[in-house]
Amino acid sequence: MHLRSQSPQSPPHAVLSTIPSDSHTWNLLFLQLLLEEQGWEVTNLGACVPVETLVTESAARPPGLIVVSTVNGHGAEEAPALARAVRAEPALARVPLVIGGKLDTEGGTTPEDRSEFIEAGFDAVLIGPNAVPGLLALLDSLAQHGSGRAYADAVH
Ligand code: B12
Repeated sequence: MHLRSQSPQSPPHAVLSTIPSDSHTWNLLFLQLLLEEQGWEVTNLGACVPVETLVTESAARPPGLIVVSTVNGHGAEEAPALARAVRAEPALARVPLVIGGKLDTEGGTTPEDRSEFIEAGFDAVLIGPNAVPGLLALLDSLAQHGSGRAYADAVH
C-alpha cells in the first residue's frame, strides 16, 4: 500500500494531472490547494499532460494517490485510455486513481456514465455537486485504510 509505505515523517504524496487535450489550469490549482490543505504533498503536472508523462512521472516515485481533473469535455474520450495505461504500469497497478470535473459536454453524472471509467481502472469518478465532498471522504478513507480499492468497494 503506497500511502503507508511512505516514511511516517513525510506527508503523503499525490500526483495531479489532466488529460492530453485539456489546457484548463484553475481546476488543477484548486485541487492542488485542496490536497495541500489536507496535508498532502502534490506534484501538479499542469495542463495538456501526455499519458506517457503521467505514467513515467508517477512510476518514478509511486504516489499514494493520482488525481485526474478535466473540464474541457473530452474526458469521456481520453480518460479510459489514460487509466488503462496507468494500470498497465506494474508500479502503479494498485495506486488509488480518481477522476473528476466535467467529463463530457452533457453533464453526465449517472452510474452508467461512470461505469466505463471504473472498468478502465479508475477507483472513483467524482462529478457533480458532491465531487469535492467525495474527494475529501476518499482522503479520509485513505488515511484510515490506505486503499483506493477499499474506497471504491464502499461507494459502488
Ligand atoms: C476559464 C475558462 C477557460 C480558459 C482557461 C484558462 C486557464 N488557464 O485555465 C480558456 C479561455 C483558455 C478556456 C479554453 C477552453 N475552454 Co474553457 N472555460 C473556462 C471557464 C469559463 C472557467 C473554468 C475555470 O477556471 N473554473 C474555475 C475552476 C476552479 O473550477 P472548475 O474548472 O469548474 O473545477 C471545479 C469543479 O469542476 C471541480 N473539479 C474539477 N476537476 C475535478 C477533479 C476532481 C477529482 C474533483 C473532486 C473535483 C474537480 O472542482 C473545481 C472547484 O469546484 C469554464 C466555464 C465555467 N464557468 O466553468 C469554461 C469551460 C470549462 N471551457 C470549455 C471549453 C469548451 C473550452 C475550449 C474547448 C473552448 C474552445 N473551443 O477553444 C477551450 C479548451 C481548450 C483545451 N484544449 O482544453 C467548456 C467545457 C465544456 C464542457 N465540459 O461541457 C466550459 C465548461 C465552458 C462552456 N460552458 O462551454 N477556457
